[in-house]
Amino acid sequence: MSSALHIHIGGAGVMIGDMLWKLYEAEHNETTQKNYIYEQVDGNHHPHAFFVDLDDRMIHEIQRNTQVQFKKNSFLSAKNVEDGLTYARGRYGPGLMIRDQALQSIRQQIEAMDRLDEFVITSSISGGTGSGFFSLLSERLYVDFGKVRQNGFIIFPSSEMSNNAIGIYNAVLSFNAMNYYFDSITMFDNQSMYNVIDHQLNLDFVDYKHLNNLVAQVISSYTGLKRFNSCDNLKFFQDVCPYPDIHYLIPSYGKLTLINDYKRKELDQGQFIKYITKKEQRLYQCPQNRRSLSTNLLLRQKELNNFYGKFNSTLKNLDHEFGQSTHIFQCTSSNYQVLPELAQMKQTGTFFSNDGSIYSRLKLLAQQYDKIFERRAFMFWYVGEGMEAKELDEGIEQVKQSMLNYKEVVWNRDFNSQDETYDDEY
Ligand SMILES: Nc1nc2c(ncn2[C@@H]2O[C@H](COP(=O)(O)OP(=O)(O)OP(=O)(O)O)[C@@H](O)[C@H]2O)c(=O)[nH]1
Ligand SMILES: [Mg+2]
Repeated sequence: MSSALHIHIGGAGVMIGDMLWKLYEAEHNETTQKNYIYEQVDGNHHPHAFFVDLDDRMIHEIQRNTQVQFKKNSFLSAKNVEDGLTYARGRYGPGLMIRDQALQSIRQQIEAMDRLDEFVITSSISGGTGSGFFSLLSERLYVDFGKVRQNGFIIFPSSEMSNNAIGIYNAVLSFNAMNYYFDSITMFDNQSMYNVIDHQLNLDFVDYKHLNNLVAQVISSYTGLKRFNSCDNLKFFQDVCPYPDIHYLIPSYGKLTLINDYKRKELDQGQFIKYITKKEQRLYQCPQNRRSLSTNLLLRQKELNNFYGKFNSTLKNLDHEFGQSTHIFQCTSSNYQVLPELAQMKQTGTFFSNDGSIYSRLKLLAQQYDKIFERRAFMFWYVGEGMEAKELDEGIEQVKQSMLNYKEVVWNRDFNSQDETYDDEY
């Protein structure tokens, strides 16, 4: 039976993992394919999960959560490290010291599975651990378990982060790993997620747990295809990433509603599709308008909805709007919530768009990087940690390569389009 191993890296990756496993726990009774994410022993279920962080505060917090029966070898942190801070420390400093231990724990977990199909990885690449250790580990996973797909659900730096030089360097340095070792990267940024929550809910206070809940819901709907429907979710990312090296996806998720919202109402099909595909709903916003190359609509409700995908009009409308064929997937299960202030909707959906507009966002990142690099700002924090300066050159080359890949595909497709032009600066 096929399985997935979840790997949660760095402070944000670990806290997203915490939210996700609480959600999986709430969903457990309804899950039909439990072995996909759990090892069953004597009637107990233990997650196929691995949490790793260079500092141990977040890990300790999760270990206190007795709701979920994690295995002992599910946690690893380095000793006496306050913060990784840079990619270089995450990869060459304290990160390197725990690499083999991490691989050993992962291997032990894999040995307990009949078969492993994918790694589901969460991380925030502006952090030192989330970039450096993330890159180190994904490279080793690729070398040691080459056939196992790596699907990343990754927090990118928010576009407002122009002053955070370290975060920009860390993110840029992570592109090598993301381009080479991953089969898909679903992109989020905290500012866009914050805006989506603010737009949908009238909350006095939005914090990381609300953002992490959004990421957890997206991942749960995706793995739900297998857990609830035994659907071959290998197809899911293959369908939406039809070209090699073009595997960056922008998700939208909805609908979020507060439990005490007296106006709460479920949307009909047409309203729902309109809602979920609106630009403002994107959890990773780009300056440029949407340029979808390929899209997946993932619906989640208790009963199979025969409307979706069966009548050409649904698909035609989506195709018309998004340019290329849209694939519709249905996860048939209830919609659970971990956060008590959120209502359980009958229907939710995630819209994944493999989207040329990320060109414009990557360009911003490259410009921010160039500005910092020009002054050689903070270089000593990297090179002093055993990293060679050429790794930064390789990182920015990879960002520019991704921009080029998208530009080429979109340009070929929209050859006649006059509305926006790409400039050739990179
Ligand atoms: N969505 C979300 N973002 C977070 C969370 N915690 C931190 N972040 C963001 O992610 C970025 C990286 O922080 P961490 O994930 O804590 O960093 P790390 O990977 O542990 O790396 P170092 O601590 O630098 O070694 C920060 O700039 C925050 O903006 C979280 O729980 N959820
Ligand atoms: Mg940390």
